Amino acid sequence: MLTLKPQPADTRFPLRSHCCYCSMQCGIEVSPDAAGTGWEIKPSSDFPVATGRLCQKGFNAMGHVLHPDRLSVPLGRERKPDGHLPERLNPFTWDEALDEIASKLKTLRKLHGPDSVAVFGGGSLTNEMSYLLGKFARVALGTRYIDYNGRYCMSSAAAAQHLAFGIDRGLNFPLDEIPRAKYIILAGTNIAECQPTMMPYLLAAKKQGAVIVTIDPRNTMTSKIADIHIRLQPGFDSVLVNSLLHVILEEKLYDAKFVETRTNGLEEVRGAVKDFPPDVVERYTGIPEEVIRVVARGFAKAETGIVLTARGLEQQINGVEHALNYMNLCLLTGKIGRPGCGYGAVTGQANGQGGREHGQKADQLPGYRSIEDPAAREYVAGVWGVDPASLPGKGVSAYELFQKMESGEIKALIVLGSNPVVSSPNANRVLAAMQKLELCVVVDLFETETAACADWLLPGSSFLETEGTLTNLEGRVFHRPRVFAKPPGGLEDYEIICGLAERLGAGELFRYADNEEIFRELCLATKGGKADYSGMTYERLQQEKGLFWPCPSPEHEGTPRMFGQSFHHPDGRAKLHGIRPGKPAETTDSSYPYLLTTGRVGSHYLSGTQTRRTEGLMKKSPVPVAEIHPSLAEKIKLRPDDRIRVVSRRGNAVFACKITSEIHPTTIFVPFHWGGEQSVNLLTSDALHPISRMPEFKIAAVRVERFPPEAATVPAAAASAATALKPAPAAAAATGHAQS
Ligand SMILES: Nc1nc2c(c(=O)[nH]1)N[C@H]1C(S)=C(S)[C@@H](COP(=O)(O)OP(=O)(O)OC[C@H]3O[C@@H](n4cnc5c(=O)[nH]c(N)nc54)[C@H](O)[C@@H]3O)O[C@H]1N2
Ligand SMILES: Nc1nc2c(c(=O)[nH]1)N[C@H]1C(S)=C(S)[C@@H](COP(=O)(O)OP(=O)(O)OC[C@H]3O[C@@H](n4cnc5c(=O)[nH]c(N)nc54)[C@H](O)[C@@H]3O)O[C@H]1N2
Ligand code: SF4
Ligand SMILES: [Mo]
Repeated sequence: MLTLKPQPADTRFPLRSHCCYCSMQCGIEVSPDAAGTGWEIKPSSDFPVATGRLCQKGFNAMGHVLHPDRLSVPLGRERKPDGHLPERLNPFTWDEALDEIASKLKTLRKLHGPDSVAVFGGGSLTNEMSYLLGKFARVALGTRYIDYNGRYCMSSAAAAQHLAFGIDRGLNFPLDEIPRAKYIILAGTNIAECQPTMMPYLLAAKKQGAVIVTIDPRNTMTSKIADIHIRLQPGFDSVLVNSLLHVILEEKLYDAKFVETRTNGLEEVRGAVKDFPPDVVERYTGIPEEVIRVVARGFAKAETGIVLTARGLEQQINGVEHALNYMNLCLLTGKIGRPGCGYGAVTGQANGQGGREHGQKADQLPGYRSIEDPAAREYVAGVWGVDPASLPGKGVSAYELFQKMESGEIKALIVLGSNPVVSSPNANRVLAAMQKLELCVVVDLFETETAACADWLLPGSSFLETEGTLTNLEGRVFHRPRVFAKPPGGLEDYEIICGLAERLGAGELFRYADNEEIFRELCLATKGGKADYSGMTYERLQQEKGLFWPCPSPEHEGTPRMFGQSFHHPDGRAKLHGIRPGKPAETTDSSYPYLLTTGRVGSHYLSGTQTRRTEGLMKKSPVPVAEIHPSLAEKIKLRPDDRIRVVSRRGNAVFACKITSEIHPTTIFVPFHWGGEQSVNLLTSDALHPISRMPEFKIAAVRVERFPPEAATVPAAAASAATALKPAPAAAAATGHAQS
């Protein structure tokens, strides 16, 4: 049974660790609470990044760890001959479960080949686990099919950074450079709700005179600190940025020396932006010409400047191009590689950075190496002690794995660290695809929506019950110590995977005494790669409070700021890209006249598995609330307490709603942290970016109906109150002038 009275790993309180949620990875201190019956979390000032603060999720991070629903023993059920799973799961011993799973995997491999098995990982996992999953897939299973939830997250920014800079590290400067920036552009990033402890850095910059511009279809909590808020319709970032670049080129505000000596591609950009003068763009977007000119001049002329982007513009089928265009802005104005300057794609998950470097991505080997590069294959195969020819080639992206389950090519799936039935686009299709599997193994802390498809549900270790390293949004690798001993009879995630490898006949390549031994092998495997960790050890990470990669030798101090001297393309230059803005996969029409965009709220995390089980957070945000503009409320004659039904080409769902003039009039926003009927991913589009394979979570054409539809059920008083639903006074007043 699960022990709800976990044993501390040490009795010298407080015990230090890190919050399990976002990429800030704030330091926490865990101690027995005052009553002596439970545990409490306090911020730790020992870790430099969070400046001694935590957000609401961090303070509540113990909630799910001690939750009575935590899985404690392996659970399994026997599929009926017609493929259906009975409802009831039964307890098994670890040996029984792992033996059965391995035997079924062997049978499927024999019948259908190694590529009939797939692995799905996650960006919350440690570097050690990300590395181990990649090795397990390629060596123990021999399958090309592994990918992870970071495909839904950082893949567009990663592809763009590779194209522009030749390397991908979320922020290419440390957070403590933000206060030195005199101009900060925040595009499609809601830091106040998503990385709340980063706000003090932005406020410090503002205090020292920085201008802050936010670009978002909504006036968010982040845009409340902005001097200028540009409220644009989803999908229009490249149009807007082309216009900014147009002004910068036309008025010769670019850094000619930097462009000439450090970049290629100026003429390509010149050609692409020539048709985007601000007056024309004002007609496309409603963003006033003067605002475009003010921002372009302001950023270009500022002594220092930073651009941060996040999923708002990246989770689109044009997401790579949008991100490239924001990179153009930094490159053309020479605002990169020096103090107070740089570009950053704000990483999302706890280990969203390290999770994309060590091999759980379809085309990747550790150290951010390509699985198609013969030299990389040879080197990594040498570290693993296998024949390079035995390593499979590249597989397919996260969503495409489900398409292969749908077609029957993939017959078995192992999910560790993700809840894709809630977090994938077009969720009904994903669920149906998973129901076709012959074997589904889910390793999680809870019985998730995805676990409903599982033959085997194995209890995973929480962040406090294991140790390992993670890489935060700055590229800082740090050690997260263990707080609790693992529950008696429990296995850590790595032991589950190694136990399976053993039974699949690859045991001698997967025998590790502990996580540290995995880390040592990981460091060796990254040597010479782009994300080189080979100078790191647990001891150094602990003593030096983290190290920024690349860190290629024990004497190397790590690399807080990148690109001071050169970029990572062979000629050392960055590449400017001329962007011709493309349309989203779906545009509005008379049947689907509005744009649905999706994202986050401050009190929940991703698919909600953990935060929906946390009382302190559920109190704040019990259900998903759609944000709609007053003009839409009026149009559908919404009455007080009505909900709305949002209908897309793939599905429909009913949501409570908030009427706010702070959202773009054509746009509806719904958070995605809920499953079942409350899941907005029943509606989202599964169109993928051609290169990054990122789904278009941020744009779907929808129509909106009031719910319940019948007018007759409305009391007269309520009906008359509805007519009072007039737009609030212009939201522009809150943050400045640019409201489209
Ligand atoms: N509270 C909380 N914090 C989190 C998470 C969480 O689930 N909850 N998740 C973590 C993870 S994994 C991630 S990836 C990050 C995500 O962090 P963010 O990317 O900041 O979060 P989102 O809410 O997805 O999207 C950001 C904003 O993009 C806007 N947007 C939508 N469409 C467009 C567009 O076309 N252009 C522009 N410019 N903006 C647009 C939305 O209105 C939204 O305010 O947060 C991390 N932190
Ligand atoms: N509509 C819409 N959908 C989106 C997005 C969006 O903006 N809009 N954003 C996308 C983004 S950016 C992301 S990152 C994805 C994320 O979506 P998911 O991958 O579903 O993310 P989580 O909810 O964190 O799922 C992690 C699961 O692993 C479990 N878990 C956590 N830690 C551990 C561990 O250490 N070991 C084990 N074994 N299990 C663990 C948790 O209980 C949870 O069930 O969602 C994407 N989906
Ligand atoms: S800012 Fe992120 S890491 Fe810090 S406490 Fe909040 S969720 Fe946790
Ligand atoms: Mo993410």
